[in-house]
Amino acid sequence: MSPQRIALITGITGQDGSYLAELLLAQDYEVHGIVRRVAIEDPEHRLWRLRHLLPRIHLHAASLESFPSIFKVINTVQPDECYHLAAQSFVGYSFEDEFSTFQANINGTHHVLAALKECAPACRFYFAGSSEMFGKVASLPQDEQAPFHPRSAYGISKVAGFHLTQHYREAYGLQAWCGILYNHESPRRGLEFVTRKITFQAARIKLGLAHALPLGNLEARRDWGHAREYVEAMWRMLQQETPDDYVIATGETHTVREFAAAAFAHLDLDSRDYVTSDPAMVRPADVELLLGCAAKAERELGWRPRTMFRDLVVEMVEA
Ligand code: G4F
Repeated sequence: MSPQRIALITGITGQDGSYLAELLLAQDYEVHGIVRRVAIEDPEHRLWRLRHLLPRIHLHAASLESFPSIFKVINTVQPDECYHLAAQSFVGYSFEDEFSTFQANINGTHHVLAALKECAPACRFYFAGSSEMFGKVASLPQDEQAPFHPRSAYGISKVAGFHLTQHYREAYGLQAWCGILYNHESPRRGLEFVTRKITFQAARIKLGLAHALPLGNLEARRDWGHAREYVEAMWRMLQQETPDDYVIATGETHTVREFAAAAFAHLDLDSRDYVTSDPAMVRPADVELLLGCAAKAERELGWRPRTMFRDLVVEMVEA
């Protein structure tokens, strides 16, 4: 019998981290997660996505900003696979504080990579890249060859993380993969993201608890898939022989306006009666159009999306 594999997830408390922990537990991994100390002290609010998993996972308090704390956890856990999902992941906030976004996303990634190189060099590493790296897109659809043109501090930080990951792969032989994931959503999405904001508020309006939904840019187009399926792609990457980079997307694009229309329509409401665009909520520079081509992932990982736009909207409204 082969020994139980050990996985370490940074960002385990988030949407993707919680789905990934479920997937790895189902495959009999020993699952460890890095969390901030405040999360351990406030499980009710900060660990709600993991509540059902807590007896089966191991949590370690550490800060991405502190190399010694990351080093200590990695040295103790000695993971076979490390999924680096932790980040300041809200693009909108990165306009308000570029510095802390760079600190968390660039230095944080560097700390994890450097610690792995020192104390677990055989560990397989996953970096959570983003379609925000393509930003002001130059080609349609975007695949792994599309050029980067980030439009936010968040996008820039992800490009830096991508290059750091490639550098550790090429210079130090680290087995490091980079997933370039398009927007992926679910009922576990945070309320600051547009899909959860829309579906949550539409349900509140239906129940008579709210009366309006002010949004920002309604014409932005996104390629939205289901987070549960996207974490499966992460795992499939790390089961490959050779490290590489993969776009993960549905190959469909819709505007924010269309997302809102579909959500309200599911509740027999007309979104035009409630949704407005508030110029104050429009980003200083937005990514206008994202549409991914995941053909390489289908060919090499056997991965393809199952949940498409309408089903995703309905699941989130129902939740
Ligand atoms: O839901 P969003 O905030 O997601 P965004 O910026 O596309 O980023 C998400 O997907 C990336 C992958 O492509 C991840 F890397 C990233 O971590 C995150 O998960 O905004 C989606 C679109 C934007 O164009 C935004 O300007 O919706 C537009 N929007 C319009 N009104 C709004 C709102 N976004 C938010 N959050 N809130 C609004 O009221």
